Amino acid sequence: MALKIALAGNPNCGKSTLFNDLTGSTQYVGNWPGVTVEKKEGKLKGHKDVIIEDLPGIYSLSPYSPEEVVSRNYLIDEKPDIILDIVDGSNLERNLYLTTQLLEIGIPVVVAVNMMDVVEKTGTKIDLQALSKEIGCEIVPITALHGQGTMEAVEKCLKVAEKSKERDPRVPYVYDGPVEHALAHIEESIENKVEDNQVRWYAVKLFERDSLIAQKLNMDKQTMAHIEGHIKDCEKELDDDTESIITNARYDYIQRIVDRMVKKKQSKDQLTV
Ligand code: GDP
Ligand code: K
Repeated sequence: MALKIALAGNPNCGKSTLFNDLTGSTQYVGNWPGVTVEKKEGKLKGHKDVIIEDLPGIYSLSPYSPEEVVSRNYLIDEKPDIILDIVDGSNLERNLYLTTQLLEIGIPVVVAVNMMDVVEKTGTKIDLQALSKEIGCEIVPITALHGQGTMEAVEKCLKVAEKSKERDPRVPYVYDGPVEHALAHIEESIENKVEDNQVRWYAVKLFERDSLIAQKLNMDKQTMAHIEGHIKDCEKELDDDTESIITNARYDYIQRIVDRMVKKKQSKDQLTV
């Protein structure tokens, strides 16, 4: 059976450039069923049995745009063998927001940090080794525009996919105690409905009151009421709504990472203060 690599990333991260570089002329372009969102698929150059699925450019896996819904449904229903997450290295902070969500989905992830030519030109230093260790996945620096590192990124994907079919979706950062408490209860109430490695992702979505996901899981009223009770307790304790709680936890985590692992070259102005 063919191996499937899904390309995911923010708009303008260089995903199309990478996709073209990897697939050459073997592309198929159509639409995702039911929506006018472009679906692009291709075969890895020189590998008939490796399919590259180019997901739409997205900032999040929330239910608010057709691009996001198509992408998340593809990832949870079709379960590609691996996600190649392309992040714009010159805009790391913003791009890692999607990464934090992809890491929870239970599929192995390789991160390609793109635009390394820009990163180098501006004198920014990113500690990719530390970042890789922190988020628990392989990271490959690439410059898609010049085809640099792109084959290495794909080879890393093939290697990782060969080793494991799933990843531990518990990202090594801790949501606040009350959030983890609510998530544990939600996870318990859906563990018979979904695969083990997908429980976490679904639980976070239900915690965010994502109604498309509640529908998809065919949740009964009683269980939903039980979950809502835990959600309300958590919101009361943290004095915020659950969607903001999750969003803020992700941004706080990214901020901590970036503070530690990205060193921007100081401009002359800053040096002379
Ligand atoms: P997409 O929206 O993610 O598909 O992004 P595109 O592939 O269309 O790229 C967005 C812009 O970034 C284009 O102008 C590309 O030529 C440029 N680009 C892509 N990769 C790189 C790169 O590695 N370095 C530089 N400097 N530009 C890049
Ligand atoms: K574009």
